[in-house]
Amino acid sequence: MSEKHYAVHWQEEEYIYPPPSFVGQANLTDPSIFERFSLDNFPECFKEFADLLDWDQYWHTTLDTSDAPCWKWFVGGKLNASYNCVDRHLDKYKNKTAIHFVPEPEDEPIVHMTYQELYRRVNETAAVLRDFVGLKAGDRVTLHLPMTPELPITMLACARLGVIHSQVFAGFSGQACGERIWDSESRVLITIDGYYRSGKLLDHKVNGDQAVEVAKKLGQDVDKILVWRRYPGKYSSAAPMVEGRDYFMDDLVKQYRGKIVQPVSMPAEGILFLMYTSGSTGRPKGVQHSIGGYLSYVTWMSKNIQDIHPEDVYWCMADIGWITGHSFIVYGPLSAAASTVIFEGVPTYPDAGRVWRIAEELDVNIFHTSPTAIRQLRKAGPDEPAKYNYDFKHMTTVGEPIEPEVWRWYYNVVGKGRAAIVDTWWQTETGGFLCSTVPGLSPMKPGSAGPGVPGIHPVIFDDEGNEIKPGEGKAGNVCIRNPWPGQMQTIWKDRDRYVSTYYGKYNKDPNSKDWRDWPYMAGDAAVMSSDGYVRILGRVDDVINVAGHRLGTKEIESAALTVEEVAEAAVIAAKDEIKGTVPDLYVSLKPGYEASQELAVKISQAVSTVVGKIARPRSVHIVPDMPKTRSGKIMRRILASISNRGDVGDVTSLANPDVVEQIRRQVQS
Ligand code: 6R9
Repeated sequence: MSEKHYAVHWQEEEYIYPPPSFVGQANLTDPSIFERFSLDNFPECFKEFADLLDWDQYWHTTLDTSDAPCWKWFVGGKLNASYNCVDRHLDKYKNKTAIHFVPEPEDEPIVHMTYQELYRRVNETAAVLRDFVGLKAGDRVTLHLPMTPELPITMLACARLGVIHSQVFAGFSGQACGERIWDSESRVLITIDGYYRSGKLLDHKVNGDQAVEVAKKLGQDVDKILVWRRYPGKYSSAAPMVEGRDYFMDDLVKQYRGKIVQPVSMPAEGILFLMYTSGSTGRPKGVQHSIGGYLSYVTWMSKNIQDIHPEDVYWCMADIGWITGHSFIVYGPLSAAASTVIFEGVPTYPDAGRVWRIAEELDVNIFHTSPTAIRQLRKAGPDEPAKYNYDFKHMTTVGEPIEPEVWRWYYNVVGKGRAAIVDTWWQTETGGFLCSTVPGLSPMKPGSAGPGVPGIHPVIFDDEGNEIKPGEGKAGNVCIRNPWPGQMQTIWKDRDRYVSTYYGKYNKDPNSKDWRDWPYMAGDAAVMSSDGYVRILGRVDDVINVAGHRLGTKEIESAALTVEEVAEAAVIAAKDEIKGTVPDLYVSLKPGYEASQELAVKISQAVSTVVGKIARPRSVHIVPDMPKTRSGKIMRRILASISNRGDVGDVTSLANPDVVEQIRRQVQS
């Protein structure tokens, strides 16, 4: 991306108003909403969120701050997430499609699973987990599943029992999965034999076996691996099934066919799931989400920001292995009784028309994806959308900043100028949206996420904790003034890390029980315009956003250091036309070793093996030495300027200034 291209971000864009046809049917058009959700009405305003759910026992306290900053929402309430996403819709919608499953091979029929069918499958899966495996409320289970209906079915079966699921993105390596099994102390892994991606049936069970080995070495034994089969009855993996440990799920569920499992009534503050995400240190953190607060939050957002009505066909093209999929493929849309699409494969395979063909065939009217996917689709087939007869009323972008020109292609070509767009800024930790326009109420501004959603009050602080006023044009750390129900409860088994990561910088009184003393720091840099719209600039910590996915630089660097020859490793974010940014890896070698192409490949493969293919560096630069400060810190900023062909600035104060020019010549030649 050229500097000029980047500079577009800094221009104030014009408003674009949502089409009247959209506004006319929108769920939320009452402008008093912002007044109702002002800080004066905090926290009681969130009652409206909780009231979208069915409670077994109504709650008595909206927000309990006694263990600040671990906030407790809807205390005293009891409910079940699986009941809210499935059972409660049966009266009205049992014959309506809950899940459309689009397999990658186009000759394989699309599956249209009704709510009744989903109910049956969730129940029989829950029966296996409870009666065959012996799982009970509070136990953790690791899921390592790709995009097939078995993933939401398994999640909902866990939720039915109060079992905490920890789904690890299928594209992560066995090693990465093993570390997460260990951290969450799961005794059960649920996986699948294989799945399709770009024309290939990938062997996935091998990853599961590796994960279990890694977990064992770390000290966590897994008693059972439950294996769904992509084609029931037909095993497609090369990995052997280990007697007494590995079981085929499609065989087990047959034994429980028709079995009804009563949903376990769970406290609102029970744990629904863990989702591991990258942070500033090497170890990924287990972000812990509640049942009542989280589910009420994603339900309200699905209804009012995604504008989902039960008659809509809603397609979020994310992977359920990320938070976007948990919140906005599974829990939010199903709680709102939508028909949700699950798509196996990648957007541009077998051709650039695939996505729009599916939209036409399923009559999708709400579409949700990332800037990376939009850039890919625009590059591969800029004129494809016009060839298909679909009609989106609403579209979402999420995961990374979107360039205004990419936004305009999304709006004009994909949305055919007829859809409202929301650019939703949020995080794994936040459960649901933080900033976004309300689609039926507020104008859109390309490249800007928008103001806080109702109930969220963003503020930008400088490094000293002074507020940067809207319209000042200065960037700072974006924070949220108040807690909200969708917010994480803590980091699994690591409250200290939770407090220091999100509150360490701006909390002044660690003993305070007043929520006003605890602004939540998101870890992103942002600018707020005078209208309160927030434009996100990117991460301020050691996290790289690759194609909308968070990767920790420390995780990639530790992976590189597993290679015998490597002495030091530094990863930086290099700008990329399609993926936003990609990792570029710099390494120096131990004495006595020589740089070679083979060694570069070996280091790159080590990153794939330890973290996963998505973390594979764009290039591995084996350099004579790292640029370092006199105190020995690697200057990643200088390496980033070299990769991005920017100005390295003044390097004279470094311990080894000469190496900068050597590296620049090597990398830029
Ligand atoms: C939902 C999700 C979170 C990080 C976040 C920020 C970036 C997300 C964005 C965005 C600009 C948006 N991010 N949405 N940046 N505009 N609309 O992506 O969660 O995987 O935890 O990533 O992604 O940097 O801090 P997660």
